Amino acid sequence: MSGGLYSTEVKNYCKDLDLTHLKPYGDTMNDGKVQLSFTLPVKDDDRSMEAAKQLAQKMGLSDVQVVHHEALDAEFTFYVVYGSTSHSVDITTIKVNVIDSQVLDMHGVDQFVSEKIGRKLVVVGASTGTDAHTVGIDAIMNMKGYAGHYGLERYGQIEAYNLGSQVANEEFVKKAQELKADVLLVSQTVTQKDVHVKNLVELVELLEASHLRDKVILIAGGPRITNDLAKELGYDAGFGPGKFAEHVASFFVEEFIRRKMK
Ligand code: B12
Repeated sequence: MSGGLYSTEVKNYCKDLDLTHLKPYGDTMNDGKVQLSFTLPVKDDDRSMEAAKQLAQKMGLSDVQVVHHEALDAEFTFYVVYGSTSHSVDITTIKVNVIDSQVLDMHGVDQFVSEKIGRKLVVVGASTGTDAHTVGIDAIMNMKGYAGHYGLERYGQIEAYNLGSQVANEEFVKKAQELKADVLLVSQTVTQKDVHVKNLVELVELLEASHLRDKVILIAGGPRITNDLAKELGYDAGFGPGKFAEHVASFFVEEFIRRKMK
């Protein structure tokens, strides 16, 4: 075991755990048990159940059991299968691009801004393009916040503008200019046919064309957004599930100072 991933108690408990050959845990260490669900476009009968089982075997699972099958309609059936994978990964060699900022709480962020920046930061956010999902951006920005984490509108040192959903990139850039935004927050939930990638890239291009890209801290977020993906697309950071206003604010206040020092 390495890298301080587990406490001593867990290390003692998991004597058979080999982090260089990490496998899913079901009932016993290293049994490789996984549960998988999918839909087949066929009716719910014995033949299609066998098809679901064989498909799971072809995916590399052994000891496959179809533990649930349910007709969605006459020609579509939903399956849950349980089985063991023989594959493993070496977690000790995995490197991830994590956001390297100390997470401050709301008061910590406000204190940081008043002491080190000396004026309120203007943050403009939206769910852009055709994306109609608002819950994610609201979670980060709304006064009442989400899951016990206050949103940016409650922060004393942040002037937060939530433009809502289905905001065209052109409109978003225009508003950013008008409001003299320091930080832009973009939410993307729908990822079908990589629509989020196209939309996120288009925004970067528009900001560059308007000579605004270097003047704003540009942040993307959503259920399938990672920091790696966001950076690859020309953003300063990306946040996904389990991240709240304080994570985002801690990042952008530090980034604001980092840029000033350059
Ligand atoms: C509610 C919902 C809707 C509602 C939205 C209502 C609203 N006002 O938002 C309605 C019914 C309108 C809807 C419509 C559609 N939906 Co919908 N919807 C959902 C659902 C059930 C929940 C999403 C949600 O609110 N999550 C809760 C929030 C808090 O989580 P979150 O977005 O991940 O946000 C967190 C982080 O990601 C992050 N974050 C998010 N944004 C940002 C932004 C920034 C800057 C930062 C820093 C962080 C951040 O912070 C948040 C807190 O931690 C999901 C399924 C699911 N269970 O997830 C499907 C789902 C997202 N929808 C889906 C689809 C396909 C659609 C439709 C296309 C369906 C259709 N065919 O019409 C339409 C889209 C129409 C459009 N033009 O966009 C798919 C998306 C699949 C995909 N990969 O693209 C999902 C996954 C359902 C599914 N399994 O198929 N939907």
